[in-house]
Amino acid sequence: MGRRVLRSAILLVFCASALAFKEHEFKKCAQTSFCSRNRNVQQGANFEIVPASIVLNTATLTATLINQPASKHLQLTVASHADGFVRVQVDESPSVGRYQVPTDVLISGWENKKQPFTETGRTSSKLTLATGEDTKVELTFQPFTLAIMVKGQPALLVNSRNLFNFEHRRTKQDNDPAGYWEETWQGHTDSKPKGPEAMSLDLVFPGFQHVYGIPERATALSLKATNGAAPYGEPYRLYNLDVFEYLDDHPFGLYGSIPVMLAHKKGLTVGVFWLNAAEMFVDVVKSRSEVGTQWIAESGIVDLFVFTGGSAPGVLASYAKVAGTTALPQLFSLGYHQCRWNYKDEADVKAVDGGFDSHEIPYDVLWLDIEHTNGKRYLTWDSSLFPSPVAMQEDLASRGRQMVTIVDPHVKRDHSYYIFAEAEQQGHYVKNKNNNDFDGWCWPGSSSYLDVTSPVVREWWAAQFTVDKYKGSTKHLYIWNDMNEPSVFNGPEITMPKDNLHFGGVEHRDNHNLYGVYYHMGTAEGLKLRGSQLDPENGDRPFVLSRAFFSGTQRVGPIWTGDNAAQWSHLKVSVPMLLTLGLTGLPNSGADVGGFFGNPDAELMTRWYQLGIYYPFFRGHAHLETQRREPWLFGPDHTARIRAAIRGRYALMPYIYTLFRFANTTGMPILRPLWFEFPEAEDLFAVEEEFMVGPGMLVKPITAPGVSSTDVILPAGARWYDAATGAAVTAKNRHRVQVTMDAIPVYYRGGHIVPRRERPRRSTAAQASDPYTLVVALDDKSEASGSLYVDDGHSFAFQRGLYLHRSFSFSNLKLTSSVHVEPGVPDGTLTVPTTIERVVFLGLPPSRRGYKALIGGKRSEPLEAGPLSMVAAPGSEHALVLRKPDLPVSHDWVIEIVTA
Ligand code: NBV
Repeated sequence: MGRRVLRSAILLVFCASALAFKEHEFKKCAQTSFCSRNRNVQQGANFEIVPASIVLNTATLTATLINQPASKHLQLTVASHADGFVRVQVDESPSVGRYQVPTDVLISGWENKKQPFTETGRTSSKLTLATGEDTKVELTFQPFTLAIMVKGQPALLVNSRNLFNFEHRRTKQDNDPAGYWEETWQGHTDSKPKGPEAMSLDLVFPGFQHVYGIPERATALSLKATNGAAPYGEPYRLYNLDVFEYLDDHPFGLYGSIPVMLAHKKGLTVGVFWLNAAEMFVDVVKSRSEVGTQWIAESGIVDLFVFTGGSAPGVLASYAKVAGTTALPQLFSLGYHQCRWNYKDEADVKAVDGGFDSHEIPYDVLWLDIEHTNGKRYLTWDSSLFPSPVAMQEDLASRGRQMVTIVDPHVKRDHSYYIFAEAEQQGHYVKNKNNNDFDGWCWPGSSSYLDVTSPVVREWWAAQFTVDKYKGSTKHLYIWNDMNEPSVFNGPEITMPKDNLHFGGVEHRDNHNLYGVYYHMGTAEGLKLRGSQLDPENGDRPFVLSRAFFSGTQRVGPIWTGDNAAQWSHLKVSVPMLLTLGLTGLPNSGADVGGFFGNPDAELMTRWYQLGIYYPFFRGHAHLETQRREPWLFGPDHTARIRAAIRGRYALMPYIYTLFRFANTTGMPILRPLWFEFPEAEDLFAVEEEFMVGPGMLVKPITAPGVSSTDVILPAGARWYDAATGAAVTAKNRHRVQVTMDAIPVYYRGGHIVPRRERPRRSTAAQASDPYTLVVALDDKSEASGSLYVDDGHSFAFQRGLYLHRSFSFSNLKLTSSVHVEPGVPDGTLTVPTTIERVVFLGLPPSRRGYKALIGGKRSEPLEAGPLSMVAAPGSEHALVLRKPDLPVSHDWVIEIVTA
């Protein structure tokens, strides 16, 4: 059968038939034996602490938990860590070797940094401990409960509703209930050789109304209760799956899982992280006094981190100590990415690349989907369509642009394919339950899957990406990992059977949610290896986009939200989806601009670009069967608007890159819900219609057609300036603003300084030596601060201190530039020859005589009313602009504003 015929056949079977989310193809809790057993766990699984077993050893308490009627013994360990968390572990006693997530998923260094517990009270029924500045742990013995207090307030109750359960390993009995040792779903039988081994965790957030997190799903930011009307009668599911055409308001789990939840109320944020990679379900129930959650995992152990920092930034900083922070991306990867399934051949690539230049729209990366390969044999090229890949990449690179190719984890079972043959010979594949190489069906037909959970396999995989191994690749080529949930077309729920076997005899059931992050890691290691071969001193930072993810993915690279649709509701839900990812430590993420399935009309496309320019990862993408939709194909007016939007993204690059620096050093998100910045404002806790970009900008996307005015909430307690005109907004809180098709409402927040680069260029590379503009937006005290981070934008030299980080602050009418000091981070040593070419002041008090600036104590220049931006629309003269201060960006300096 010809390649094309085979492709069409596969598409027909797996794609055309799937033009809507097929709920029945996926299991619900009631159809899943471990979930239904535990969701309905009898009140009073009744575990108790044996008081005589308690041992307190400085920062670690151990105790035996016992279930008398069933005579089950468990070991409870509670440890206090200096990085702002308490870790609660429960395992069988004696240990039966249940699966634990390997340490390489997290980072190291935190394990032994503990802080002592002080026993503050003990009676026959409970024990209280204090640790750190303001954390208390209270253990009640009968039944077992554990309460954590932060800042004098109850923050978390474990097992207060007595829903804790722990299924021991056992030997098979004749009368065991159905589902214990075998379970069948749509013709797939899971052999369950270890029997039942699930756990139910009962976590209550007392006094809270809002919980966030546990991505990935297309649902609200503040998680809805799961005891409501359909579809919210189902628990949230954490099981990485390839879900065709997902719905936009649904608890169903998508491609990635991060078992992290934050609860927030006035005065307190608390976070929990259950380190477990098995399938998990999470129920949320709400009452006036609390949010109750029940977490059910199929296997593994209880390993719960409770982050007690008290604030959302504190919780994220502590989580980052364990799971790591966002890798600092290459600058190019923050530019615009143009993707489509598929750019057909070299001529198509050339035409699309040329289209950006002829329409003067900047972009950085052109992407090739699966059709560029020789029959879905990844790391090869279809030589009739792409006869000269090296020349093609070099041609793009000559204009400062990069290319990305897709590399999926299914390996075509074809002995003439070098990757398949070598990996087979070295025994690198995941095994089926009979210990033979697993054979599943995916794009290339019969396929095997690399067992990337093994470090040896990851090392072998990484070695495939050097330029000598990956033929036709150059240093300008980066990678996209799709289908790494892993997606298996003929597997149960389109993934791998749970009784498949991995390295070390681990069942797929135990580590399913890690497959994606390990595959991503192996690929990124490959690009690192390539980079270090080409430049041993500094190396290039990898860029690998992944669809599947887990905790720790942030250290590897960005993710995107998969196959959304060209619908307004999908544009809208992208905001809470990305906000949730930011709150769970994975801010480098984006949604396909335009929507993957279907054909967006010009209005939807334009609105999506106007929002998409704020996505940390910003890529347009489209399904194979959609009409072409490069940014200039929607008529001249829309082309102009899309051009302006994308140029707006490039102008913000210094701010975005600086936000990424903070994400890298502190774990802070790029996009933030309003409550993150205004944690005391209760009316903001569920707002997801608008969001902050860093601390200094607020964006209100337009998420419906035909909108000519919209309500904007501008939180009280801050001053706001229209980012298009610079005009101060006097209305407070919710107010109505007029909108045109030209832009969406965006605001600067008083008190913040935003660095920009305003010259329109064709790519980030072309901006490299451009001067900067500072937008100084003043608060009520006429003060503002901000910073600018600069490095070479591509290598690891920043890790050796080769960066520039400046702090800007405005107070007493003086704008000061000084070195940015971050605790625990060495000062940068890089000097860059660029200048500050404009300073734009928003909110200077009116002065009849006007203002002038004394630059460096010498020159005096006038401040003139003028447009906020060099590319601003007419009528935007609300800013006072200092033209040509021409101060070196690397130096200390002061600009003093005096009346003229
Ligand atoms: O590789 C083809 C597509 C890709 O374009 C998309 O972005 C992925 O999410 N891929 C899924 C497989 C087929 C989807 C129908």
